[in-house]
Amino acid sequence: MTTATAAPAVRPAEQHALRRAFDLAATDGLVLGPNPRVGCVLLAPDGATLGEGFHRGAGTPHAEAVALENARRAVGPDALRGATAVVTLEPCAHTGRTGPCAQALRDAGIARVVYAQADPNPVATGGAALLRHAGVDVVGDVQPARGRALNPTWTAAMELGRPVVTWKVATTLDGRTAASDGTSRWITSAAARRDAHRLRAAADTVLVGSGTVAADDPSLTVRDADLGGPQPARAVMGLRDLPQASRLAAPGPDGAATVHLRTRDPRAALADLWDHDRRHVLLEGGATLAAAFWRAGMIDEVVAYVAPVLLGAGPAAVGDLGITSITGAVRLDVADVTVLQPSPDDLDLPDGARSGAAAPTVRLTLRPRKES
Ligand code: AOF
Ligand code: ZN
Repeated sequence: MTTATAAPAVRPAEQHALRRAFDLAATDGLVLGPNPRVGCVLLAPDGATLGEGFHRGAGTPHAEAVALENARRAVGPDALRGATAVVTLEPCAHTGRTGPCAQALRDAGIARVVYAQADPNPVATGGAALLRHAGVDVVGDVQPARGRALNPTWTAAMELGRPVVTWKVATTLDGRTAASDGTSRWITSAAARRDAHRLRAAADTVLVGSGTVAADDPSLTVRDADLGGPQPARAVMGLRDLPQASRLAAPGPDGAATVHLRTRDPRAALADLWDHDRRHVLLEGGATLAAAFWRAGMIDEVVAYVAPVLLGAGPAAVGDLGITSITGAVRLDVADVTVLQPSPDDLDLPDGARSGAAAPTVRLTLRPRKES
């Protein structure tokens, strides 16, 4: 990784090309899998664009390779000698699903490389060093914050060396997820549940404990057709077998089997998911699993839906955290508070219990406070 002190000046044409590279990287509708969004623009010494490219997802060519190919087709290979590559991410140095981009840029005769964000992936990093060693003029880390904002979850996962974990919880005002008889339907509104489906669609894995499978028989699928994209993997953690009749024992809408992580250790579960290219886990319950993740320090974000409902008894959102005194409390920073208004299907009232849920739900987005 390069830590550029007083980064050499980025030329105006390169600034412009970098903006274009970020736009290309953010192309809609990409199915990226475990990979980041990346854009690349190749410039002639006079600042003219020779070619551009962006990455479409795991298994497809990297942005730099696409840009080189497009430029070769448009202007011929000789025009690339002495050209500048402007990339949103440090070119990779590894042979993974495709060959190393740093080498490909060098072999093409690229004389200068400008990139926004150093590659936080320990497997792929080293491209800047390789290029410098080969005599290429490298200007790195020129917009690290923008690079991170383009791929926030991917960047965080690469830095952590494990999937990012978002804990989603829907509770009453008194922090309960069900009544004492186990019933839990319509605590929050349909609008809140739809919002939670958006969270599922944004994650690549939805994880629950085997206790939740036994109690709730969840399906863990994204049911809102408007959300599109691939279904997240459905994963269950725990030592118990999945009940044969449970929804998760059947193949998902995409035909995929549920992943059973036979461990109670969050670290081991996340390592297993990581090895299967999973980068963002949505933890959906229950209280025991949530407590295990909190105790392991492995929750990165919380999305809590709080309904204006009291139960006074019933299971809590999270199990025992081993905290006996207020000084030990887990403190969270509030990143966002949004009131989700009831939707028309909340107001369409098939029964009395449901009518009680036709109320606003407060959605809190929270991050654990980092130890200082
Ligand atoms: C991309 N697209 O345009 C660039 C990437 O599994 P691989 O071989 O596709 O390598 C993925 C890694 O390569 C990725 O995590 C990142 O570190 C690096 N650069 N990746 O997916 C690209 N330039
Ligand atoms: Zn690459």
